Amino acid sequence: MARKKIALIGSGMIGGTLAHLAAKKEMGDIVLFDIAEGMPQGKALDLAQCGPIEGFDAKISGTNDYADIAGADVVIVTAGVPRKPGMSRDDLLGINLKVMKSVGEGIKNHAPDAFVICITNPLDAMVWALREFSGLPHNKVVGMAGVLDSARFATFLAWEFGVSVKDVNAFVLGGHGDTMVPVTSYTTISGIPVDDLIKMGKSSKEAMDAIVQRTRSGGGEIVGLLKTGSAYYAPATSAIAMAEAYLGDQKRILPCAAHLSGQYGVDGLYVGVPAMIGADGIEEVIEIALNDEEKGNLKVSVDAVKELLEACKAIDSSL
Ligand code: TXD
Repeated sequence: MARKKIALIGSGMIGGTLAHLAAKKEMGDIVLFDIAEGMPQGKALDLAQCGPIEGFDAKISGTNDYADIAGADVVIVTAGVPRKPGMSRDDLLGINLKVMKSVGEGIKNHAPDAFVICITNPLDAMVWALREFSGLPHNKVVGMAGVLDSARFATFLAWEFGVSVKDVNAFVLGGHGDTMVPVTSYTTISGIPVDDLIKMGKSSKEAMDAIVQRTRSGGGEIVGLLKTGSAYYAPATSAIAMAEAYLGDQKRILPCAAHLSGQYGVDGLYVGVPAMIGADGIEEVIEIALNDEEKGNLKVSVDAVKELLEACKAIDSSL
C-alpha cells in the first residue's frame, strides 16, 4: 500500500516542526509548501538527512507550487504571520485572511479530498474562512487550538498537583483566545475530578483560578519570552495528534475547533468543542453538559468568534 501523503502549507517554525514529527513517526511522505523560495526545499533536504540517523523512511520534499500537494491525505495549514509581543491574535486577521484565500484555492484545486487542519491565527476565524474558500465538506476542515490549550492547562495542573502529566485529562472549550473556557468540571487526574481534589485540600480554588488564567494567556506568555514569534513545539505536536487520529481512524475525542450546526446552540461557526476524529474527519460533535458558569463563558467565547467573522466578511465580500 502506498504511503500516505501529508502536505504542510507554511513551512515556518510550526511547519518545520510538523515535518520533523511526521517523519519521525513515519506518518507518510511529506511535502513542505511555502511562498518563501528555497526555504521549504532547504528544510526538506535537511529533514531528509535525519532519516539515516532516526531510521525513518519518508519522502520529504519542498515546493513553492501547489500542484505538488496533489493527492494529499492530510493538509496542515500554518501559512501566515505569527504574533509579536504586544499583538493580539486578532491583530493578525487582515493579513492572514488574505493568506487563507490563496491557501483555500490551492487546496480546492489540488487536494480536495484531504483532511485539513488549520493552525493559522486568529484560529477560529481562519479555519472558518479556509473552509469557505476551499469549499471542502465541513467535517473535513478543523481547527487546532483546543488540544494545545488543553495541554497547557494539563501541564500547569500536573505541576500544581505534583502528578504525572500522563494522568491529567484536561478540557478547554471555546475560542482560541482570552475567552477560552477551561472546563474544570470535566478535568480529571486519574479520573478524579479536579473539583474533588480541591475539596480534599490537594489545592485551592485560588490556585485553580490562577491556572485557568495562565492557560488563557499561555500563548502570550511564550510570545513575550520568545519576542520573535509564537509557540511552535506544542502547537505542532497538537496538530500531529489530530492528524494521527484521522489517518489511523482512532475515533479520538479531542477538543477541536469544529463546525457547529446547532450543537451548543451555535450554528454556522467553528468553535472549540469535544469532537470525535476518525477516518471521516470530524465524525461527531459531543455535547457535554455545562454548568451555568461554563455556559456563560462559552457564550462570551462564541460572541467573540462571531465578531471575528463579521470582521472577515467586512474585508472579503465573497465570505
Ligand atoms: O494554537 C494555535 N492555533 C496557534 C496558531 C499556536 C501557535 C501559532 N499560531 C499561528 O500559527 C501563528 O499565529 C501563525 O498565524 C501560524 C504560524 O506560526 P509560525 O510560528 O509557524 O509562523 P512562521 O514561522 O512565520 O511561518 C509561517 C509561514 C512562513 O514561512 C511564511 O513564508 C508562510 O507562512 N506564508 C505563506 N505560505 C503560503 N502562502 C502564503 N500566502 C503565505 N504567507 C506566509
